[in-house]
Formats: sequence, structure tokens, C-alpha cells
Amino acid sequence: MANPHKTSAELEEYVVKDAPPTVYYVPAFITEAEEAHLLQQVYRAPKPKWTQLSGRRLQNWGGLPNPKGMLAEKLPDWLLTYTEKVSALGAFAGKTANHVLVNEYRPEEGIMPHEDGPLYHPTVTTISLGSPTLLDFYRPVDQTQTGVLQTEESRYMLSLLLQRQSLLIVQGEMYEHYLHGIRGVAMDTLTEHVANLSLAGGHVGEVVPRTTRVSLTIRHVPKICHTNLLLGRK
Ligand SMILES: O=C(O)CCC(=O)C(=O)O
Repeated sequence: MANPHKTSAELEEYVVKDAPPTVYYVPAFITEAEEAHLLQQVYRAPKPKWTQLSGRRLQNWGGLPNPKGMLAEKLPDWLLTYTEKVSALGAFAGKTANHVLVNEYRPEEGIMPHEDGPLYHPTVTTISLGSPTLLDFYRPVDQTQTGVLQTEESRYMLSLLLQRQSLLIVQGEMYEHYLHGIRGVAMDTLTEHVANLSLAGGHVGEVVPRTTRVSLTIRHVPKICHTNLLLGRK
């Protein structure tokens, strides 16, 4: 059984040392055949399963999370395989992930900088399919600096290069203190601010075009009991 308090020792070689604690980046976590199978399953989902947002569309699997928790629904087998595989690494402190958000981004699409908040705390994990992207991290607005203009650019801290078939695990300070987002661009230029450059096989100055990317964001959400919900209990 996974150690309830620690990620497994096999993850240690994948720690991104140039980022605040703790980020693990595992290249080639899945094979090309697994990636193709996952993409096939994502696109096999009925049309109403998709929610169109500005800049991306998504599918929600496992139940609808809300601040009181989640009325859990069974995950389909094609996702269960990966929620179990990621959980077996100890990513969720001995718990098993029960929720997957599928995001699809076409080139020039992205997601605004945001925090994932307390519901998914302390871990968010992502399997990337179809296309590489940069995931950017930002310092939060400093509430003590009221007179100072704090732009997204001035709060930018670092990026991670997420290659197809990779697994990303974000926990601790990186989860709690920083915002993350994806710029809506058609290609990414790699700089010295890409903290996992060597682990991800990138080079400074390289231009990485984007095609359609699908991410599986795998998390553990506390469950709420149906009876408690009906009785209005906390
Ligand atoms: O697609 C990704 O890698 C990031 C997704 C994300 O930040 C989210 O769904 O909250």
C-alpha cells in the first residue's frame, strides 16, 4: 500500500529542483498507444458531456465538486486505470483520486491564472495528451503593496514544459501559494525560466508549436454522503 504521508521513492528522481516545493514532472508516464486510446475515449464522449468555456472546453468526470465536497459518481474504466496508477505513486497521501477534469485547448487557447483552492488540496496531477504546452506560475497579488501596479508580467515566476504523455504533480507551497495558467498562444518559446527544461527535453530558445492539447487533471475531492445532503447536514 502507498505510504499514507509521502509520495513513493520512485518519484524522487522527478522532482523539479528549480521550482519551489513541490513539483514532480514524469516524462513518458504513459505510452503513445495509451495516449491514443485516451484521446479516442475523450472524443467518444457524447456531445452534452462537453462544456464550452471561453478559451477551452471541458468534461467533468467523477461528480460535480462543490465547496461542501462531491456527490461521487463512478469513473469510467478508461479513467479509473489512470486515477489508480497516479494514486499508487502516493500522490494523494494514501487516498485514491476520484475526480478527473478533461480540458481541451486548441492553439491560441488557454486558461487564466488561478488557484485550485481548498477543495482539491493538497495535490493536483495532470496527464498531458496531444500537444506540448507551457504551464506558467505567478506570485499572488501582494495586498501590502497597494500603490504598486502589479501586472501579470511582474508577478510571473516560472514555467513548466508539459510534454505529451507526461505526468505533472503539484503539491505543497507550489499548490498553496502560486497561481497557474496557460497563455493563449500558438507556440511557446522556451527560456531559462522553464524550471523543468532538462527533465522535459527542451532547450533555451526552442520554439514549440502547439496543436490541440487535452489534459486530464486528476484529483481527490472529499465525498459528501447523500443522506447528509438530503438532511442538510454539514
Ligand atoms: O490543462 C492544464 O494543464 C491545467 C488545467 C487547470 O489548471 C485547471 O483545470 O484548473
